[in-house]
Amino acid sequence: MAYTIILGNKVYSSWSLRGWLLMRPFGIPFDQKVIELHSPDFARFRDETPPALTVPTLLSRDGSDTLTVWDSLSIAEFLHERHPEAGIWPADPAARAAARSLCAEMHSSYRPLRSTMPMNMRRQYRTFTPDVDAQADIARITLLWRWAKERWGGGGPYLFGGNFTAAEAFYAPVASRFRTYGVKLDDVSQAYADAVLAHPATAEFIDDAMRESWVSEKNEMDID
Ligand SMILES: N[C@@H](CCC(=O)N[C@@H](CS)C(=O)NCC(=O)O)C(=O)O
Repeated sequence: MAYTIILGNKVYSSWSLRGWLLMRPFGIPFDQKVIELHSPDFARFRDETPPALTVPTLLSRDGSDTLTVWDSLSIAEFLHERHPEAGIWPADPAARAAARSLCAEMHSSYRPLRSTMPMNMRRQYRTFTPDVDAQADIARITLLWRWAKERWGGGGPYLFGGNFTAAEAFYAPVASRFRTYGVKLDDVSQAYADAVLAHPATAEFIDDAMRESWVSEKNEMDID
């Protein structure tokens, strides 16, 4: 079985960071193909990989069969089924249910945060103020982080202790946004966001992002 993960611009594509972090930290071997969002190459990817519409998309090749998995939550579950020993989800069933709830909420919510604070790994704004709806998202996310760390963290750097899990993969883009937009966090949330961004797999993605030259004006803000 051989995997290829298709990703968008690493500077901007928050969902691509999730896909990457569902594989790299867990030692799952894969090739990657990075495509510029909204480009002719992206249109070609859609034509050649039906019914995929968005990135990340995982191609799993087994002999002459290729399976297409085109959504981050599905990729998490698919890889967990294929590699149960990898620790993508916490081992404890109650912790696993909590981790899945956290990821599902990230997957389905926080539209104000996403739309007004797009991920941009290159920038660190000093003068940005989140609007009231984005503030509510930030309050909810940091409440969840503190809750999970207190209940399941056991003093480790991550939400479910010492091991990086899918929960970190799903919230890493939020940690990146908090850094980009200079969001002031409580101490627990700041330490957690720093730990997620410092993980070698996240750091590798950020290094790759810094080497990209693509610029998307709609993801750039005209402020300091
Ligand atoms: N529900 C999808 C969302 C993926 C998504 O929206 N990806 C964006 C890139 S960050 C995308 O492919 N956008 C291309 C487009 O909408 O044209 C997932 O969980 O993977």
